[in-house]
Amino acid sequence: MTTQFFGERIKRNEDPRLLTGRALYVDDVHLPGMLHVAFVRSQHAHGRINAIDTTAARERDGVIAVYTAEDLGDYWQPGPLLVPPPPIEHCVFNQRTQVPLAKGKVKFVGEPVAMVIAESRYIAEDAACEVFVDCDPLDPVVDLEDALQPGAATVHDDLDSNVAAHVIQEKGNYERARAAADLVLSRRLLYDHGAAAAMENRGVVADWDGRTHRLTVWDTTQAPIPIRNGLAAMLGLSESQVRVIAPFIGGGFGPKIMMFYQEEVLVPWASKRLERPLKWIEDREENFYATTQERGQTHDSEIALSSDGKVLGVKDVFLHDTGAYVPYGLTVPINTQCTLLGPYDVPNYYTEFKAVFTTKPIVTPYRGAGRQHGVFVLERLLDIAARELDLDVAEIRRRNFIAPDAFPYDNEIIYQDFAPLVYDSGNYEPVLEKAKEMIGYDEFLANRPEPEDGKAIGLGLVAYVEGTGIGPYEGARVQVEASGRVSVVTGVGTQGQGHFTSFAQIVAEQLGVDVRKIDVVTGDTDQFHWGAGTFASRGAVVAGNAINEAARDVRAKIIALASEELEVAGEDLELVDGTVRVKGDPQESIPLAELAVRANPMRGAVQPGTEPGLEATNYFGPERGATAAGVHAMIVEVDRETMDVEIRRYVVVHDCGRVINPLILDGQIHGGVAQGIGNAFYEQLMFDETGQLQNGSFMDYLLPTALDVPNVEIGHEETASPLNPLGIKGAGEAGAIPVGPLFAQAVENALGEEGLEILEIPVTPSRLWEMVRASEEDG
Ligand code: MCN
Repeated sequence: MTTQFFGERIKRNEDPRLLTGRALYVDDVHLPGMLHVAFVRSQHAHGRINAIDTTAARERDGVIAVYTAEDLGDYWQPGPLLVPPPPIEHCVFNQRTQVPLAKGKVKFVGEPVAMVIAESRYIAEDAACEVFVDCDPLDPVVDLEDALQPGAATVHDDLDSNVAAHVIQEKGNYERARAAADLVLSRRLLYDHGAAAAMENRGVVADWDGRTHRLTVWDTTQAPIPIRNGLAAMLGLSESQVRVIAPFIGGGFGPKIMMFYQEEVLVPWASKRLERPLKWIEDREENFYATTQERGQTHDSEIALSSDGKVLGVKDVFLHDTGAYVPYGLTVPINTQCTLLGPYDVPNYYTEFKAVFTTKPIVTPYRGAGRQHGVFVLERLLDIAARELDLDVAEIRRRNFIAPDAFPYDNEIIYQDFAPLVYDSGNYEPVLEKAKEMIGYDEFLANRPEPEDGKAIGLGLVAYVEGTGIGPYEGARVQVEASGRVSVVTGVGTQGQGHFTSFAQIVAEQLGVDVRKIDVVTGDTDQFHWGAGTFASRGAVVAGNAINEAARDVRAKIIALASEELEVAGEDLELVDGTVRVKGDPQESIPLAELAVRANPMRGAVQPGTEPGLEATNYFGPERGATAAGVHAMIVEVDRETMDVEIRRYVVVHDCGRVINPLILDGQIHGGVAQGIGNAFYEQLMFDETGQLQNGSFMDYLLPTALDVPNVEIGHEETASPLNPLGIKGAGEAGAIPVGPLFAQAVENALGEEGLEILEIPVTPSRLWEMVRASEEDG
């Protein structure tokens, strides 16, 4: 195999279409006779519905239908459980999934109560305001600890508490390690998260065609095939009667994997019932309430160390806010639990969590998916331990790294993919050293720069791992067409990750065809029938390897046919520039286009069993996930008056195995860091004591802008994964994971305040100001 495409910094194929506004998004779909949908949503976090009066709305000109839960009949069912709990010995799980329209009770502000269909969105919105929901407020369930008190109001009437899940996992014996330790530190740490705030909100267009008995749905989903399968089952259709298209999507970041959003269940149902195409596009305000979010955890954590800074054990007990329903199972808290140990050799670990139902919007994964919560806990404990033991923060990390010869490394707990948490490969010290070198770590410590205007300057450096590339499987079909172009189809959807180019590079490498002649299709269930979706940084590992397998099969077909045609042994042939040619004799060649025509004969006999075409379908399913790793370092300047923090430099050194496209990878990391900065410093969903979101608009919910996101300097190490033929690990979430603890460490380092410990994220300037004042008063 030549290496002309894999690993190259090739510009993204898809960008000309995206940048010139010629890409199709869901809202670009306009169909004749299309109607528009608006939803009536709960105003209360928790309330008993007495009656819903839709009379005025139904009578409004242009309104076609108004539906409540009662109108849905047997179609009214709780949604499916997307991910059942893994087989963990101590795991209690109370499955409660969202319903299409609230019946009897509302459980969070924004929960859909009624659906209005009208000639235009304007009419639908006006009519939605005329639906009167007679609802008696009930006690809200907001604070996690209060929610678990005896006598607290319960979110689900049929449960006697708000415990959604209780999970314990153990490695070794923490109590024994604690007894033998020289230093034991315990802290309470809070980690809050926010909204994914993708540029494009959600949307669904559904078109039931009564003549062909087929349903076509355009959906901003990250998982078109599971949506197709679920819709077919719910609507009593065969899977081949339903086509789900996930066209270009302006960011998913996790929440668009949710299955099923209420709107995704209702819009296709109503289209079938009315035999009219319907469109619903979420507005920004709805996005703050109706799209899933990630949210707070409260950790009570302890670390036990020897006097030389070696970690002997960690204990972590936490509460996780799951919102009103738990459709995504335990993925987020299990990720927290399983990512907390990071790249470190921790022999003893006790980890316990309770997931808690609250009367708030549903929590599902958002870029990092709970990993950052765990990384925050251990990285902060290491910082505090380093201070107590008078060790350098980089050194305490280095001393605890898993040694390169200790892989595969068994953490002896179960991961979100149901497999044991065994890291496949890693070599962490060179990553740390490169990050130190790039940021100028030693020079900074030896000669701390003098900031201007009374500002404080500080350095931070943290490490993390990212579990990526989980199963079950993905598939792909690769075909050389008679035009000489190559078509590639796979079941995953794309929300901006550059798949059209990186997947093309994998095929280009196998077939010797320029990436610009390779057309990749993702997210159309009529093109490919099997697969799971884009999440957990699995596209490159799972779909990428499936594509590689299919391309390899096509390569074998090409060689076999060309060897017959040219009367040359297969091993003497090579694939270069869209041709098959004899090694050392480039004149002896056949263009792939011509070979593709010959592979599809129109006359004459072929051998029995001959498959037409230069085409193959293949699949890949990894045994378990591949573990990527990295170190982030940054230099900040803190204004002591305003506590505003400016990032002077930001360095990422990352190891995700073999890299398909370093340009795309850098973009992925850059985007992740931007979201991590938002999480660390700007973004927090603020709920008041009644469960009302206080900052559900971009006027109040702060996103970092281009002014706040620095240039990110990126370095790579490559430790191949042994778990897939391409040696890849995923990378999509890496940028976002360790920013919180990095930020906390760097700010503490800058301020140098005795007793200042940043144990919560996000930290806004005003919160930082309060903390500094508190530490000064204590001091
Ligand atoms: N890549 C590579 N070499 C590697 C690993 C990855 O060149 N060793 C490339 C891949 O080929 C792909 C991209 O990097 O083009 C991301 O690959 P991967 O890490 O496999 O992630 P996925 O394709 O599974 O994408 C999902 C991941 C997740 S979980 C979130 S959340 C996220 C993210 O990707 N959401 C995103 N990145 C995003 N980027 C954009 N623009 N929009 C989102 O919604």
